[in-house]
Amino acid sequence: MPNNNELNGTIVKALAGFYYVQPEIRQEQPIQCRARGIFKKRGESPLVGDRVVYSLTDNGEGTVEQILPRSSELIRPPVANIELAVLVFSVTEPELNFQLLDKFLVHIEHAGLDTVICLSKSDLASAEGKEGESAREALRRVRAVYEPLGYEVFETSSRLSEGCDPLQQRLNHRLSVFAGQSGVGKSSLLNALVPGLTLETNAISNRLGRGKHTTRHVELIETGIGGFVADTPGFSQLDFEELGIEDLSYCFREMRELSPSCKFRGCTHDHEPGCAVLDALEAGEVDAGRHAHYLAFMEEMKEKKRRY
Ligand SMILES: Nc1nc2c(ncn2[C@@H]2O[C@H](COP(=O)(O)OP(=O)(O)OP(=O)(O)O)[C@@H](O)[C@H]2O)c(=O)[nH]1
Ligand SMILES: [Mg+2]
Ligand SMILES: [Zn+2]
Repeated sequence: MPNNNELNGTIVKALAGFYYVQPEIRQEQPIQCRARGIFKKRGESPLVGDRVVYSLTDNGEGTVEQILPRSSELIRPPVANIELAVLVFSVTEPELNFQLLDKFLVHIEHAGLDTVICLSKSDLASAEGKEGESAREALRRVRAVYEPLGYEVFETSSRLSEGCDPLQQRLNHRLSVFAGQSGVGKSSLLNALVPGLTLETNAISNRLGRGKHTTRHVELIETGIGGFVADTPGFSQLDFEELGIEDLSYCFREMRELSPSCKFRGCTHDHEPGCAVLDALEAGEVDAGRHAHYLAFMEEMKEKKRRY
């Protein structure tokens, strides 16, 4: 017998053991839910972005009964059913960390998500002095290295409300996530995109040169025409838990493309003779920084394997 109490919705926020479910029938407020104990027993946990079946309890709260199949799943940041990952990196303050950018890209390629790079705080690139210089260099390098690989690059300034429109359009009709280090301006960008939105933001620490982890939970924000964006807490540590060493080179677009031309199958593009990637590196066609990060990630994965 169908249960009248079973309703459909989307988890829009996860906080302190509660899941806030937006009912499928619009105009209603999200309903505060607990998850059934069975999820924990099975080692599953509901994620923001999950489409769920829930039931109402007597006190006006609810219970998440079932998680519907996911089209995608990210562990860090923890979100489900995302279609587009927006990697937010500030051109400076904090300084653009290219190794972290490559690491993010590896994860996104592995998850098979559409992705764009958003260079935030572009206003700082016109500053005088060292900061401005490093910002301009970061912009130049991203355009020179990542655009040719097919990554779309946006430049935004929340402070000046510049570059927001093209990004906003990219966000329409899909579920996206803003991911990036603390302090790069993810929440500020959402505030600039959505009139009336007042997500909490915080100046970065001058002493440490990084953000203060202002956003502490994942939350979906409606940004425009059918667009939802997950604002997420910043992080700078990212490990390769679900990724095997043999998957790594596939997650670097240039290596994926070149490896069929390597002499040996299973070439690690490290030392092997007849390696098409090393040849391209020599010729300056593969970026040396990216290749160095690739080797560093491989080392990191091997190191981790040794420890377990
Ligand atoms: N100059 C400049 N500063 C900005 C811009 N956007 C954000 N900021 C500043 O950067 C700091 C951090 O911004 P947040 O939006 O809190 O950063 P966040 O990425 O959400 O940080 P977490 O929530 O900790 O992950 C704040 O002081 C903002 O005012 C910008 O476009 N230009
Ligand atoms: Mg934030
Ligand atoms: Zn090779």
